[in-house]
Amino acid sequence: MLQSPQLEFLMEAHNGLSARIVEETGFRGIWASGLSISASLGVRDNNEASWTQILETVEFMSDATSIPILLDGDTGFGNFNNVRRLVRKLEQRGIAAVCIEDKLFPKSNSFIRGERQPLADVEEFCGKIKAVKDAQIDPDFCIVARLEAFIAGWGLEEMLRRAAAYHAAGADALLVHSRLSTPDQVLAFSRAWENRCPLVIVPTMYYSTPAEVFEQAKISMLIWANHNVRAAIDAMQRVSRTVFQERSLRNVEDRIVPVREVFRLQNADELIAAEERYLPRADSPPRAIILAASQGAELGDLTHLRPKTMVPIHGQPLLHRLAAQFRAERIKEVVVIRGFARDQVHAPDARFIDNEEYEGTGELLSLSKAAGLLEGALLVSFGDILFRQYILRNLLLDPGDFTLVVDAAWQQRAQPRNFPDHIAASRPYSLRYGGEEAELCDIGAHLNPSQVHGEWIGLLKTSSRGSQALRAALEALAPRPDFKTLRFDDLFRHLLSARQPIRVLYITGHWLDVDNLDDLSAAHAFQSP
Ligand code: SPV
Ligand code: MG
Repeated sequence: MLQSPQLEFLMEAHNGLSARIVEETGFRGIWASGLSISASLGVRDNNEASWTQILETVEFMSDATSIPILLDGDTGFGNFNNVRRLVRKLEQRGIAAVCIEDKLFPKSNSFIRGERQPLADVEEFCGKIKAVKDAQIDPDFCIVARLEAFIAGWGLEEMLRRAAAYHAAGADALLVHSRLSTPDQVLAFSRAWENRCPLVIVPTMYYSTPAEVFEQAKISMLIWANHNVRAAIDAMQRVSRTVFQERSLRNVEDRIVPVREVFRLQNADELIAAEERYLPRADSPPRAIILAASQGAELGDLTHLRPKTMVPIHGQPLLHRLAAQFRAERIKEVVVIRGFARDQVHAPDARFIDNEEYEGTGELLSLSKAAGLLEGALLVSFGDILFRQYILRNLLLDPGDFTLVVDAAWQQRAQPRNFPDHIAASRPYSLRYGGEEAELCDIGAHLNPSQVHGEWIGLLKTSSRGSQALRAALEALAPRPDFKTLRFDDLFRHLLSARQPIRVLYITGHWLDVDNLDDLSAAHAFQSP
């Protein structure tokens, strides 16, 4: 850009956001202004921000853009040694060029009492320029030597003397600065300089001069030096003032960019796409469905007025314990299907679905009452079971679309009796088969004991896809005249016949269900008070 035949423009930016805006506006290059960066950091343009803080800022700017950045390097943050270290670091961060001015560290902004500002010794400044050229590794890295003699009150002669020296020392371009409100000084310099190397100007004070004037004067590059930070200050002052005075956003919201514009500038979409590519696909957390419609008549007086899911174990109803176990795994939505004595069924933050036909009917009818909720990942649980938390945790980690928790130690249960829940799998539970998967082959009371590999405990998990299969199976079974009495084993057999794989997650004990008074005392022993 410094060497191109036409007049080039750099626009000021002071952080990643403004740099991105400058690039997408169409500018071909960025001026990383010392004034603007320090102002945006809330400090003065007197080297109050350290050179590494500046470096960090331009690194964000470089990351946010792909066009060249010319850093306002002030006086180089020290002597030749500091400058050459700066250049190394700038190259590592993809900064195209640095501008160094011939003043003393710590510098002041040229528009604050410029006439009092001492200039650098010419020899010393030339040493800095040479050090940059020797230190750079990228042959395209450029140094712009900035002449402050006009600012400090010197005339054209001093400017030319210094310009010749800096040019001879290796400067790729000269920045001619002036604080006059007319372009006279820079035009006079450019005439006298006769194009010996590219010239850069900063028309902050002589802003009314049309760009064509500089084009005709063969200026190479023009810097709009601080206008984004000034625009931002104006916008922030107006918005803050309005919100403060009106204690409301109503008159502000429509005058500022929507939040989605912030996301766009941050390239939020790219991250969403990358997450699709790189993150394991996560179903949203499952919804838990607890089947709690049955009375549990075997418990006698205990379930005379309430269903067994509300029978307390050490004072806590079974249902509450289940719901708490689900919540402990960050499951937000717990749905309870209730039937018998439904007014007695409650649980904090749960959602309830009523099954009026609970009497003499089977589990599938109850489940079908929640048909509209059988989507996304699901956990389905009987309302009368107790299990150790690790079982739920392992089930949630299981990658299958449809997984049943199966007790391989079923024969050690006090009185094995849930024949419809007896299963046969592709392999029995074995310590030796740690990592291998077992699949359901059959389930039901028809299995002969020698075929049985375990007992389904009344807890299952489905992925979104598994839930789809579950819904489809319910719909397929619903027309059957005996649908009202069907149980889960009927559903699973139907799924198997429809070639839906069902995984078996083996456990060995650590659970129980509550059907009778013996179970109830076992439950009290199982669960600490
Ligand atoms: C800057 O933008 O920080 C500059 C240009 O150095 S000026 O403020 O005009 O000196
Ligand atoms: Mg500056």
